[in-house]
Amino acid sequence: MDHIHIGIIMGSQSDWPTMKEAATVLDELGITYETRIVSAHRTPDRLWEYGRTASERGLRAIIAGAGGAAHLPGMMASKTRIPVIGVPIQTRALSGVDSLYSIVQMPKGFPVATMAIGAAGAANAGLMAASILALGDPDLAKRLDDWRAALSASIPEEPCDD
Ligand code: RP5
Repeated sequence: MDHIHIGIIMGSQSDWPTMKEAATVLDELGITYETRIVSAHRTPDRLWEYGRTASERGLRAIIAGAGGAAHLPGMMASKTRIPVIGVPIQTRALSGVDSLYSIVQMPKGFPVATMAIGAAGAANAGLMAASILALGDPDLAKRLDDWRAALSASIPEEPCDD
């Protein structure tokens, strides 16, 4: 089996439809990853164990999505020096601003690279993880350049009526 480079973790099964966007991008770029439900509040021991072993297992980045009182990305960043990319999940009560504020305002010393709220943020988390990996992987760098060029080429020059 290929070495797993990226961990995609999330606080709940209900986060998966959003976090799937990150997985899709990694699939498109041929990057290996694992997916886990790891909740800061409901499964704190699982969080600690995941963070404790992340480096020795060879993970290069962790994409962490959570909603509401979204402590998962920050707590993971406190436990491992592996880059943590946070995805604020859109919530019903506060539209994800709660998630964003919970993730983005980290104290000095324990950064979380915080993405946009929701699906765009999850997709960008996948791309950010790819950018990190591409620094040491010329083949992946080429695939990422091609991916970006294809997106640019798909944008029409003029608007149309459908
Ligand atoms: C957070 O609470 C999760 O990340 C999720 O976004 C939110 C709601 O979880 P569920 O009640 O849907 O399991 O911990």
